[in-house]
Amino acid sequence: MTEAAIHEAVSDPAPALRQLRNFVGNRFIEGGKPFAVVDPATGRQHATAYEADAAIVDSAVAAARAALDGPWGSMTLAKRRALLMKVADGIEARFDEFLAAEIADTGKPHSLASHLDIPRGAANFRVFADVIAALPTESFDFDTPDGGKAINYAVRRPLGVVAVVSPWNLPLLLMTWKVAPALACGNAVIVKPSEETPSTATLLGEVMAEAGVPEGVYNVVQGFGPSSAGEMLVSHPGVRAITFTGETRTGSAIMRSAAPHVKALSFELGGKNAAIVFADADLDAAVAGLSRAVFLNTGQVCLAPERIYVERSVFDAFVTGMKAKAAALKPGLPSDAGVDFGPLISAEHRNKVLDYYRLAEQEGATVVTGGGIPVLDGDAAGGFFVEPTLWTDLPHDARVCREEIFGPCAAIIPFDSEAEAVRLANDSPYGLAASVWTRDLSRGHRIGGAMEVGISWVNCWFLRDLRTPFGGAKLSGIGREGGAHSINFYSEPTNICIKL
Ligand code: NAD
Ligand code: 6OD
Repeated sequence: MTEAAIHEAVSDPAPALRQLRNFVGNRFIEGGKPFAVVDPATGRQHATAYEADAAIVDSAVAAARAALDGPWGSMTLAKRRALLMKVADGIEARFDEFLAAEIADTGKPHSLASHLDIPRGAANFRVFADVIAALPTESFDFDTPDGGKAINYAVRRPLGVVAVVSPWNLPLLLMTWKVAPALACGNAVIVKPSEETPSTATLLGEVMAEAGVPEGVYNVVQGFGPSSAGEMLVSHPGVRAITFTGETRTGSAIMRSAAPHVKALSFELGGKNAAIVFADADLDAAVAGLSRAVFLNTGQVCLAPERIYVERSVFDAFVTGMKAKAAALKPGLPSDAGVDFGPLISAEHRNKVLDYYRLAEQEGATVVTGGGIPVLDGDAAGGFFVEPTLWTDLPHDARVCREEIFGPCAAIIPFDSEAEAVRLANDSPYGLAASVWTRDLSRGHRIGGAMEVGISWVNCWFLRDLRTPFGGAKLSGIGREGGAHSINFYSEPTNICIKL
């Protein structure tokens, strides 16, 4: 939905719908322009959110600053960690509310949100409460030139007010992935959730306040990107650092906004991920793993492969297996029995994905399966569904093979040698993730390291220990988060040298 259409939809906000207010200083505040939040599974408005104006953004920055200058700034690490654990407990205690909110915003199947999104929301707080406790800073004692001694060590300080700008595909998971380490390091945050999915960030405000997190530590401003809350937040002089997940071109715009104040940036951006399937792979496992990777969350996962290179001798068998998996997916309303395939996030995103479906055919694709809109009954008929789609016969340089689509689709392309597969996989302006499927672990290790990406999986996908580095190469991001990498971004060392 365009911004104009969203405002139009709520010129008369329906009071019966859930009202998603801006959250500043542990309170939901009045003000802001109403906009509709739509359930993508039905196409109906399910809540009204209030777009923050400049005064609301200013008040959020002031509240965050006051928290840093007040009790939060002087709180011991032990107390901060205990609060993070209480927040995790609070998410779990209100699991069903988070689940309902996430499902209403995204339309994703109940089984997915209950196994991935909400549990990871809680886990992110526990992980970073542990990571911060276990992380040392360096310390050296050394001989000084005059024959004396000195001790030289580093202490970690928070950056200050951190803006967290997050996308709609895994709203709670991706937002807490950044909020948790930022708070663990002692920063105060202002979250700008996606305009499509404002609910769980809002609910988290209630949990923060209930857990006893001091006023101003966690704030939420609602709204859009350009000329709205997003841009006002990232260009605000009181914001010291920006952590962002979203499209690459949005990252460029945010960089421009951040430049005058030289803000610290951590960016997790788009991808056009490759998978490579060798003839020696366990083909059933590769089909199961890659059909999950292509279709999970209706393909709206930044790590999803949209290019699959398959060794020619197993190409036909692989395509047949993938087609059968696509046919077995059941689209529908999130809580309907057996539904494992949800809608796209919006009518606008569906139009974009359908444009790529048409472009694929113009670029010479053979449509193995899908390519259109499924016929659904009842409430789901108004939802933003598309068919899971697979193509063969696309040239490697087709636009469909180079541009991020962010839908449930992939091009399957044959290869004849390991060198060719690596060359094709790396021939992309993006560099987020790759997966390699082989029984030859030496080859898996070799190719895993040859991929120009932030994360290489061998015989798996979307699996990792949260203490390892996560991020993207090339146009897929700046920096790494995860474990100590997050702590290094959300804090700044001060080097202290004492002459003894
Ligand atoms: P998006 O870039 O359109 O929006 C993300 C957020 O940025 C939203 O909150 C939006 O309101 C805000 N925004 C937009 N313009 C802004 C501006 N000028 N200033 C400040 N804020 C602004 O992305 P999306 O459509 O919500 O998410 C999908 C994209 O996110 C895909 O490209 C996907 O690959 C990427 N993504 C990447 C990762 C990763 O870890 N690398 C994870 C998830 C999603
Ligand atoms: O698992 C994570 O921490 C993470 N950042 C996942 C990103 C998924 C992209 O859609």
